[in-house]
Amino acid sequence: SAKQVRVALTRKLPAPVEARLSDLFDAVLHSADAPLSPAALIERARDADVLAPTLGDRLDAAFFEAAGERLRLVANFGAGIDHIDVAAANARGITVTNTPSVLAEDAADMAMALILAVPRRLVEGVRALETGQFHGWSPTWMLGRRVRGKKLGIIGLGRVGEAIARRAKAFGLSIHYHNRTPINPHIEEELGATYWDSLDQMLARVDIVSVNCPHTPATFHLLSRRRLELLQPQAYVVNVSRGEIVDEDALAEMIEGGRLAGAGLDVYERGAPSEKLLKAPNVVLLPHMASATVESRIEMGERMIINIKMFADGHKPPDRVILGLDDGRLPKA
Ligand code: 8YV
Repeated sequence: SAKQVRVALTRKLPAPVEARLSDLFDAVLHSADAPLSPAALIERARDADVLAPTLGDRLDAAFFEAAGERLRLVANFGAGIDHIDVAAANARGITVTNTPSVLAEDAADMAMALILAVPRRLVEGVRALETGQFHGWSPTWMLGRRVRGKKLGIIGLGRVGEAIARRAKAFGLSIHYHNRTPINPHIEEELGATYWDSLDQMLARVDIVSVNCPHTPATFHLLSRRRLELLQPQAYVVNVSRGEIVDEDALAEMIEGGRLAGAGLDVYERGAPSEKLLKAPNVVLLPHMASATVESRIEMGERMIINIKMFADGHKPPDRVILGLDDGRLPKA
């Protein structure tokens, strides 16, 4: 029965999620809120049927080799699976699942917040007030750039990208996107979205770029220095996906040098923002919190539990990561 299925957690999850896991399975909870060392991670996985990792747990080929025979399912708590070598897992007959969709609307809200906050200098204004630099209104005080009427270029119009497009449309932005293949024509029409087969050509024409593709070997530094240089100097970059997709040093240098107008970022190439980026003007930097709502975290847990339950009952879990299919929306490298 499902109660005999051992599910090992690697991080502390919301209490209702842990309670439900303990009800249904032989759950091994984890009280610490810091990632496990690679050795401790292997230890955890060795006597479990299911491992429920998160971002920060590096499950590479060496991990799967060391994890032993018992492990059958890796049920990731989160949508992005760039920390998991899915091919190495599958080669050992281990299924990998994730938690898509449930966090897309919250992530899109945060991307939209950045799309508004950076051109309108929202954080800069708050800071000016707090540090005593506001000495009364003036006609030329804190002028930003209008958002309405600008062109938004979405790299990777998947679940999050589409949710951003819907919001951006309501704010009067026109929607442009680059995917490997165009999306459903009905949705394209509804969004009034323009498809760009060539990422380079799209970049040269948009005012704000939103990065929304997964991080894979093919998308590492997709926004390379060369591509960032295709953007107009008044353009902004927003990223709530993965930091590795953007050449962060090039981005920081170009903003510093006035070659780009600014950036709103939630994710970083090396986990946390570089000194260069922290010092750059016109940037709003968030600590990876785009999906951080009580509701999303609980729904991510529920979705993870559905996958584990289906698997434990001998069915195919709904959110299996299928290589070559789940990267189907990836832009060309
Ligand atoms: C989480 C995320 O912070 O789902 C993702 O890919 O980046 C975020 O929702 C994290 O993944 C939780 O593991």
